[in-house]
Amino acid sequence: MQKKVIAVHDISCVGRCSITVALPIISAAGVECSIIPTALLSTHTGGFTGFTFLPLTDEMEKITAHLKTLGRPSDAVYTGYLGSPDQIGAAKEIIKGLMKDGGAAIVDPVMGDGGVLYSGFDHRMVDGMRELCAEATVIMPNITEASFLLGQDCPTLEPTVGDETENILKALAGLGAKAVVLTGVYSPNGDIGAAYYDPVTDETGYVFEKKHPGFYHGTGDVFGSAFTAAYTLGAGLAGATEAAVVFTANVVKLTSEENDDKKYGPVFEPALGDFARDMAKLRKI
Ligand code: PXL
Repeated sequence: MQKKVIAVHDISCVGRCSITVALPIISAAGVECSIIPTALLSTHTGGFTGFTFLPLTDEMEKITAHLKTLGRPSDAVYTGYLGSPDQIGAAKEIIKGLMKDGGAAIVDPVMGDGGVLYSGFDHRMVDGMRELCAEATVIMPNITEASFLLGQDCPTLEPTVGDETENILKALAGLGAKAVVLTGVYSPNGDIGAAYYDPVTDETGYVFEKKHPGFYHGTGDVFGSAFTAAYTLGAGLAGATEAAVVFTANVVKLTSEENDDKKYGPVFEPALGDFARDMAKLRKI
């Protein structure tokens, strides 16, 4: 039976992130992707001015109530950018009411980057995300989000291999999730990737790929979508982290080579073919 994911993110009409990234990437993996939009924006909030913003809190609740009547639970719920802290309850209800028993609640606590919270977010969103992380199977913050979740000053914007990163992973696991992935981790020789921690086995691992220049909004959503697809297909924590790091590195390379304004988001489309072939191997077809 084909695997099913519900992606709970905003719709930013322009600037490839959130649902406009999750849908094509998860679909390319051969996984059915339904959506529950959290907000409607003309663009994302990083680098554009004058964007429109409509939170969809009431709609999320109504959509969830209707989808429950379909009796078609999903294998995973993948949450990302929420329109307001009032949506934490709605996100929890989606996990509780629309996911199979034993399904994967994959929570990307999208709140900030570069040491600061995104436009419009404050401590209420941090407190809410901390609550949502407690319900998760896997959480995947970057170092900025990890620091806010743990209520500590960001120790560095470039975490690397070693005790400091491993202590952060363990502290994050203390929030209640079954597994943790920290994105944006550097190897000693300057490669970039992610670190993961499984509190059940006490296993920590790192996956790195060559770093390409630049910083691009939406890259976290590329990583999260690829991770969600691979994890739902049974790749496991290490395998899904590997798949997500490889795909994200390909996307960042393409984005760095593209002569376009970077705020229009990651150039992921040309990398979908290779990703689809890798995911087909996981589906064993
Ligand atoms: O990619 C994260 C993200 C998602 N959605 C919106 C955003 C951002 C980051 O800035 O603004 C609306």
